[in-house]
Amino acid sequence: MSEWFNETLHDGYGQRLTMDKVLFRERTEHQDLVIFENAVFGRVMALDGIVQTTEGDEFVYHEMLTHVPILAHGRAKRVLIIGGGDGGMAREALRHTSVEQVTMVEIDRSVVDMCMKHLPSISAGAFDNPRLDLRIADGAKFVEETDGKWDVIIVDSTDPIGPGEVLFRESFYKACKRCLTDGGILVTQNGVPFVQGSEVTNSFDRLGPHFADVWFYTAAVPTYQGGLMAFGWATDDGGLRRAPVADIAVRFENAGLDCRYYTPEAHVGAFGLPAFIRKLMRS
Ligand code: AG3
Repeated sequence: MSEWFNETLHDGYGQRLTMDKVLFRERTEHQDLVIFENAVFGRVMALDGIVQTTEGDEFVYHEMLTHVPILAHGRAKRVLIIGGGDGGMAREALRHTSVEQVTMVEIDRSVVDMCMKHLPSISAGAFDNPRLDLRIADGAKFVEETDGKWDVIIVDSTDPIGPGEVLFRESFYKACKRCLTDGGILVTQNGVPFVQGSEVTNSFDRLGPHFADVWFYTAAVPTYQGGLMAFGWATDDGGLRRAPVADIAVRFENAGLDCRYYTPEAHVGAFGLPAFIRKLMRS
């Protein structure tokens, strides 16, 4: 019998996955890292007892956090990823040949190294791409201190527990705003609202003072248990999330992407929020 991986994210509710083969398990400088093989999802990477990515369903999350902001923007040349150590976000952002440079700031070098070794299908060569500028550094500090500007900033964080907590603070959102070009877009991993509703409320309240348009969009990622996941959306251009599907379709066509989840229709539809999520957005 294989040992079970029991996710520890919620009290009284959780998912479990068999660890059919443990490929790596160690406490890094920052967190507890495990990579294992599971019969349903393929290779799985977890940090501090929480599933971060799996070969089986990573495409939903990585495609939706890259192609939605990049295609809504329409002329993004510089993309900044905060976190994203497994390389899946960089992989999808780099598929846009119009994107000249992707800067990725990951705090934990071991996550990058071990994912390159045991989960190479996630980064799929992104770490060797000359358009990737990888920095091993604290993302919150990086946005505070950099003089750089980006068209799209993607926050591929863990949950607001442990090292990821700073990436949900108002000071971080304010610093991101300063690093965006005019018309730039910030998107964030914002939890699963059915079980992490306060993350929607908190991010809505903390982004609000700094951006003219704050919203969320959603997708269901099976191993982020609890239904729809929310992605935060913040920009000063309120038209960007209302772009007609026909316009997005032209950009998608021009980008020549072959996706497994993303379609222009899924993009536009993702902004249509169910009532319980709307109610979590206060102002
Ligand atoms: N980071 C997002 C993990 C969120 C898990 N949280 C949850 N199930 N509520 C994933 C990193 C992938 N590049």
